Amino acid sequence: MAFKSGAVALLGKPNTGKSTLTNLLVGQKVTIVSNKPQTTRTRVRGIITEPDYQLVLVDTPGLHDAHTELQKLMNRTAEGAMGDVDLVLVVVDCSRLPDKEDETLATLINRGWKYPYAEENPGFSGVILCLNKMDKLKAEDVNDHVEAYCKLFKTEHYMMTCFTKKQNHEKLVDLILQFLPEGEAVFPEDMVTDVPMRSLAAELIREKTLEATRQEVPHSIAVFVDQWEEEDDKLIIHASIIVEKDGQKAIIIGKQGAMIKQIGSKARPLIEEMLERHIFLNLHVKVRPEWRQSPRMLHELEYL
Ligand SMILES: Nc1nc2c(ncn2[C@@H]2O[C@H](COP(=O)(O)OP(=O)(O)OP(=O)(O)O)[C@@H](O)[C@H]2O)c(=O)[nH]1
Ligand SMILES: [Mg+2]
Repeated sequence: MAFKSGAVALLGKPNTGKSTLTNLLVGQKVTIVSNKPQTTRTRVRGIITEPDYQLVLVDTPGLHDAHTELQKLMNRTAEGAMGDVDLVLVVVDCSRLPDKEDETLATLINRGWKYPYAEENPGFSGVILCLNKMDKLKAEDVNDHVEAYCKLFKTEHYMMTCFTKKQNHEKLVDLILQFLPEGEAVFPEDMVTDVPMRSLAAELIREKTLEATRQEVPHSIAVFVDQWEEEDDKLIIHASIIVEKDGQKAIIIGKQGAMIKQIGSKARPLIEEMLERHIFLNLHVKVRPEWRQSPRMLHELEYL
């Protein structure tokens, strides 16, 4: 079989498992995951290179009703991912029937997606459906839910999966490969992502901060690496956790600094594993009111 090479945009509502899938297939953490919706904020490429194919997964922010400038930007980022890919993979939570947000997503794909190989594959829209979270799907709902999603996203090509239990992700890859074009690898074989280490370190700190916080706090958090310096054979990383209010700062610092210490001690081993070396991690908390509405801050945080 000829070598296949192509990119697939992962689109869906927030919290459906797009980033979990990306990490599972890449085999390491390149994009952060949490049980809070709207975790992913930027486009993240996860690159999988095997002897007979190179598959680039483009993880995107979950599409949602946008209110802040950050949210609008996130939706634009997700929509923009359709621009330069060979296939679209829609990831849904199949334990629920499609709702209004799914309809909005379907409209958006119909409007913004043009399958580049339509002539070679008549009758195929270029959209594959990933019905994830099948562990939560009741047996009596299977037929109705499969039918509803296939109808809405106008495709017959779907796979039911459960990423947390590692079920059917390989079959999903086989399905994607059926439609991936032949071609040369675009990225070096040892490259797993296009996200710079410094940004990934900031994201890992954000992931641990998301795990530690609730309600509106997770959405108000951003992380910025202030310093990344070698000193006597040691890598010293200073990072700021940005929040919007003094009260949020107090929550993140915690009683006598207990919370921020916990965040640091969970993030550090992940960053060390990624960099394959010991680091010294120093975390600070800064208040930047309304940063999610500020183009300057969004630019500084590399969301813009
Ligand atoms: N029950 C169940 N949970 C899952 C499954 N796949 C992922 N999850 C969980 O769903 C939550 C969201 O996963 P993410 O991968 O962050 O979802 P996402 O689609 O990237 O979300 P956004 O970045 O917010 O758009 C996490 O708590 C995952 O552990 C699954 O198959 N079953
Ligand atoms: Mg995500």
